[in-house]
Amino acid sequence: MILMKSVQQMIKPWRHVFKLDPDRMISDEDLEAVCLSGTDAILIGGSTGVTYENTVDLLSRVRGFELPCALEVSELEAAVPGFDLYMIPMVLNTPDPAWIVGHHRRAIERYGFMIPWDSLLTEGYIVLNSDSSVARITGAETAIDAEEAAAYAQVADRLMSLPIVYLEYSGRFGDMETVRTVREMVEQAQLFYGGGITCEVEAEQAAALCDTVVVGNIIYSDVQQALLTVAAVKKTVQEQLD
Ligand code: 1GP
Repeated sequence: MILMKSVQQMIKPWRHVFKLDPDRMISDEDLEAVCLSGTDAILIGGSTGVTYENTVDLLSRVRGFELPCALEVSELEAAVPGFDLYMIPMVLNTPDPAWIVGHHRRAIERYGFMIPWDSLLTEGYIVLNSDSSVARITGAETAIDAEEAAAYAQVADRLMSLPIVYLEYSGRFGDMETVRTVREMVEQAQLFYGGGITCEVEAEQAAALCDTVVVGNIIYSDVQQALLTVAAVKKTVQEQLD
């Protein structure tokens, strides 16, 4: 009997992830460098302009390389088959239930029969940069303090048993004291950090506190800097093991 690895097991060793936006241009050369960088996975997702076509296009390009590729589903119409796993965000700090369960309910009503349940992982998203598209779109209440963020993390981790807590500072490097407070409260879930990492030092700081570090924007503005974050994260993880 062949035992399939669960998607939760698949993401356990992920320490560094590059997030690619289907709505942004990346050259073949840069994509190759990103995919061969030693990162643990490619996560495809974005807040705006994500379509079926640009998602298929990016997936097929990433498939030229041997690393896991996940889709973070934000657009129902862009839920392309063929990814290794699907990450489903639930934004916890929004007063709008559409972003917690509403879009999810509609997706299940429309596509429930074809949802690959075993390939799904739910992310308890805590959105903390008021200037980000994700905050604007979801109406997230970003003006929360570290204790409130940690309480949301516990909602995800302890009450909802979500496999992932995702601290999302998209576009801005986060407050590491808040990240630390959240870290101390998360016991079961894998803690993802994403937002504004532009150099090795920031990557190290995030890696010291979180299980998985997600690097996005800098790929498009300075790919060489982006590539350096891989070794920075791995080095930090190694130092913690020593
Ligand atoms: C965005 O968390 C990711 O969803 C990464 O953030 O793009 O700011 O690196 P940046």
